[in-house]
Amino acid sequence: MERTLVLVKPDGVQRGLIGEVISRLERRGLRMVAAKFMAVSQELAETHYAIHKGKPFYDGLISYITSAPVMAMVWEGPQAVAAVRQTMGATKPVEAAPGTLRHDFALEVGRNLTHASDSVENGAKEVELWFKKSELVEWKREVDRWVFEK
Ligand code: D4T
Repeated sequence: MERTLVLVKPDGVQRGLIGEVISRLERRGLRMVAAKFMAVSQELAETHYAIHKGKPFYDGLISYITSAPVMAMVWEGPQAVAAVRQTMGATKPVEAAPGTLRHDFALEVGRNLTHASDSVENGAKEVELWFKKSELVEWKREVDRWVFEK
C-alpha cells in the first residue's frame, strides 16, 4: 500500500479549505494515516524544498510555506501517490484539469493550495521528514474491501 504526504498549504488553511481537501481524499477512498495542524519551521521548509534551492521561486516558496499554519497529513491506498496528485491537479492551477482541487480553488502557482508527494520514493521520505513513527496510525476500515480490490 503506497503512502503519500499531503499538505494543505497556508492559503488553503486561511481560506477554510482543509475540510474540502480531506473530503475529496476521503470520497476517493483513500485512508488517512496521520494528521497534524502545525506551523512549519524554517528548517523543515528548507529540508522539504531542498531540491528547489537556487531556483527563482525558492525564497517565495519558503516564505509562503512558513507564513501561516499548514495541515500536514499522510494518506494511503493503492497507487496513492498518483491518485492524490490527480485529485490535486497540475502544479500550475491554470493547467489543472476541471474538477481537480487546484482548478476549482486556485489561480496561481505560488498559491496552489496543496502539496502532494510526486513519487513513491519521495512519499516515503517526506512522511519520515514530517511525521514521527508514533504519529502514524495503522488501521483498517470496515469499508476497505469495498474500495480496495485486494
Ligand atoms: P508541491 O511540491 O507544492 O506539491 O508542488 P509540485 O510537486 O506540484 O510542484 P514542484 O515540486 O515543481 O514545485 C514546488 C512548489 O514550488 C512552487 N512553484 C513551482 C512556484 O512557485 N513557481 C514555479 O515556477 C514552480 C515550478 C509551487 C510548488
